[in-house]
Amino acid sequence: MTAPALLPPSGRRIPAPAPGAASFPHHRATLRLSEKFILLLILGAFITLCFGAFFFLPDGSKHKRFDLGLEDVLIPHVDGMGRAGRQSGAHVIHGEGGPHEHRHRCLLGSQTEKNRVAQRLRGREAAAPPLPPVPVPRPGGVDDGDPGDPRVREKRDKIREMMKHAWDSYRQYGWGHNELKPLARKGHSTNIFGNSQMGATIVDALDTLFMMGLHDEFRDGQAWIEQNLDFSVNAEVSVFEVNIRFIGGLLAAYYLSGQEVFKAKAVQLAEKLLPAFNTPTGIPWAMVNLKSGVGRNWGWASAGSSILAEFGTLHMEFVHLTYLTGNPAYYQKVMHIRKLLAKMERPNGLYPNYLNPRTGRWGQHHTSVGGLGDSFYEYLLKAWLMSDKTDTEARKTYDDAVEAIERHLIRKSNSGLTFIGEWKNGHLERKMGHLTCFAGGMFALGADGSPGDKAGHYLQLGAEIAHTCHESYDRTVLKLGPEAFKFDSGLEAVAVRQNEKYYILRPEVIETYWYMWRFTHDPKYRQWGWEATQAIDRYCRVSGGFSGVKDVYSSNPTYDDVQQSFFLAETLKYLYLLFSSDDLLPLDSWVFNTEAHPLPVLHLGNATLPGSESRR
Ligand code: DMJ
Repeated sequence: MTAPALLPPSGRRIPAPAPGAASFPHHRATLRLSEKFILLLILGAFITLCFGAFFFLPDGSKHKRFDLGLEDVLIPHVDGMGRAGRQSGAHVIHGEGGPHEHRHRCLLGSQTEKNRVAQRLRGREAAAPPLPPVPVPRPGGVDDGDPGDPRVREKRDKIREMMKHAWDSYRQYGWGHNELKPLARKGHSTNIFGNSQMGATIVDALDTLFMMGLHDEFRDGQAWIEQNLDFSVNAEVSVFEVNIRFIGGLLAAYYLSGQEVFKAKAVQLAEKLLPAFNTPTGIPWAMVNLKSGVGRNWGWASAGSSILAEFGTLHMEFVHLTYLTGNPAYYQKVMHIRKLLAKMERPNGLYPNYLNPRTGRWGQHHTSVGGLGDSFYEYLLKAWLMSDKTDTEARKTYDDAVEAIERHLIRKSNSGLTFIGEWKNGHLERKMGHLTCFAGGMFALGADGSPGDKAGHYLQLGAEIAHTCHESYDRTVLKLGPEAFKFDSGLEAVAVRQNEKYYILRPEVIETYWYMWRFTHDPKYRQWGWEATQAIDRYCRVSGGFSGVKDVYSSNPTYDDVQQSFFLAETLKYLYLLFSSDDLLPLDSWVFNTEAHPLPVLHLGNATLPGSESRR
């Protein structure tokens, strides 16, 4: 009869013995006496061998541990305070007790080793060593920038009231979420923040609140950050956006208020961004998972490329991180990007918007001073300004880029409006984005120090861009600018396509008004800024905050129902500065990052940043 197959818990079948094979008991019954003796001898020899082996052979587990170097590296001692230290391997392995207990300990050690490492890492995060003290520059500004003139003060007070409405609404309906839906009255987020809830509006708004003297609101935001802002989240975020909004926002809040928590949080977050630089070229991925450190690029970007305006807009914040922590890594990462770009050939001297981080080659040859390119140029100029004008390499790179931009992208329309087009597939597209309007301010800011004594030329260019962008506002029904506008087929400074007619509370035009005001004090910039303030208050304000509008050419626009965090960080801040006196955040002491977060000029004297070869 065939024996039934055995069925182990795994469910895999084990074959039964072959039919006719003798079973062991039957075989033993047939043994003779001499055979029994031989068997006994073999058994005796076997027992002796085992006994000897137990005492004289080396301990296998012990050897394995030494081979892996575990004593020194992977057995941390974590004390009651969560601080990590090292125990001597000898102490762990050769403690009291015999071989049995020793083996037991080794087993326990390997089972809990992962936990100990995890605990050590947690301990590091919770009780990070204090950062080196650095001098905090004084914010500057007397009388909080009071403009003196009561009519101007009244306008400034109105802008402060708008900030309070935006903040209070977010506080009430969206607290802790990244942004606010002011009509639905609930939190909002976009893919740039992954699926995180990191209070982007709180971090982005802090320095505006501080400047405006909204101190209770500032303290409220600070308390939320102290208690809730945690970057150990499984969220895939935009490296660029997190850098300019969070790291920039936290650093500015630190410099303005002197509160250590902001610096500590900025550094914690920056460490989470560093894995994004682990690419074959050192050009960072566009996105990184804050928990796993895995990075990747946007699916829509040409040929798997990283974006110029994203990997090129890290310099200011990363230099400050090295300055504040003494850790050269941040500085080295951004200088590596600069060096790599310097070696690359540029079509017509222009920088394409796409660069593949695996191959180090340009993607599609599309150049823009608006979306995808904009703040790369801005950060070249600001790197120079922030270095107390010692980073002449950055200034030269900026000057060369601007020269190519002027030659290939800047034109005058039929009616004489100066505009900045985009280079696409070998020809100039005569279209300008709202984002591009920031360049008016940039040209004015870069006027002093431009080569060949062209300061007047660049201030004039800034004024012309400001004028064009004002026209793009003035030619709409709402007196708010569209997302993009054309200079083609008889059309000048107006949007053509329906999906370019929206205004989402962007700051760039007002940003340029403010820079132009600071450099010229021409009253028209305050007048234009006031027009924009009134239009925003009339058409974007709802009872639950401020919303973007979908069509600036419609007298009855629909809302997009998003209160962008940059509205509080930038738009309202630039408006407030426009109606303040110049000694509030003077431009010879402060440089604004691309999200309008002010960072102080670093007067390093003869010192150099850690990780830098002296550029002097
Ligand atoms: C802001 O987040 C920054 O200014 C960025 O550089 C591009 N534009 C948005 C707001 O429009």
